[in-house]
Amino acid sequence: MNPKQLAALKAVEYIREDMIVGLGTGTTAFYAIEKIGEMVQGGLRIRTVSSSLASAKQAVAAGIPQAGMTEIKGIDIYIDGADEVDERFNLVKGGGGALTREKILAFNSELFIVIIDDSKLSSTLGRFPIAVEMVPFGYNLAIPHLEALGCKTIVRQSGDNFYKTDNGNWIIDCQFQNITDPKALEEAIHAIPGVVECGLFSNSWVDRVISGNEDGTVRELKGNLS
Ligand code: A5P
Repeated sequence: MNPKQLAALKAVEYIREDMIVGLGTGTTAFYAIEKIGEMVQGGLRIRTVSSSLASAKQAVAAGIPQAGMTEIKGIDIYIDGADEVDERFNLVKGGGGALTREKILAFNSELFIVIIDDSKLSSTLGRFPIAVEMVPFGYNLAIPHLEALGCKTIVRQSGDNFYKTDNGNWIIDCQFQNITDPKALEEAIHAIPGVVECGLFSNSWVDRVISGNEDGTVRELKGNLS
């Protein structure tokens, strides 16, 4: 079993009957959704909300019941991957472009479990670019303001076009060097008009971090799984 799958299988053990479950996006969350599908086929009764159209599609194909976002009052458990995790458990997410919906699910979840492999761990964030979701109007004017914060920018492409998020927006990927104060950087990015969200996730939202390793072990790095 690969490290991402190990972490995903550990995390889904915390799903209980009748929960509202948030489904993540990406190659690690894929394994969680796959396993949740098997659990549902085995009789588990849950409803889910998805952080992306891609994950919703996987869930529907696996026969996992969906709840409309307006039907729910909150999320019991949200399981998702991350691109980078620092030693204080701040996260970078958004490599898959779903950061805004992911942030909505994370903020509104009772239990947010992050599933990674050990390659995602860094002492300080800065290895992985920060995805900034922008409304298309005037996105170009935001670029110098982002760069003034100390990054190099690139507008995310999909083939010959700009990559379009599920919300119909563009993404500017911002490569910083060493992010010593993620909260302050997040606030500075949010102060630029046209920014919808950015891929910095505060450690205060993160309840559990589960990380798989190539050697077949899986570790709980934050939280106390019982
Ligand atoms: C999706 O927008 C992302 O936040 C993913 O959760 C993150 O990029 C991790 O993806 P992988 O599990 O594919 O590495």
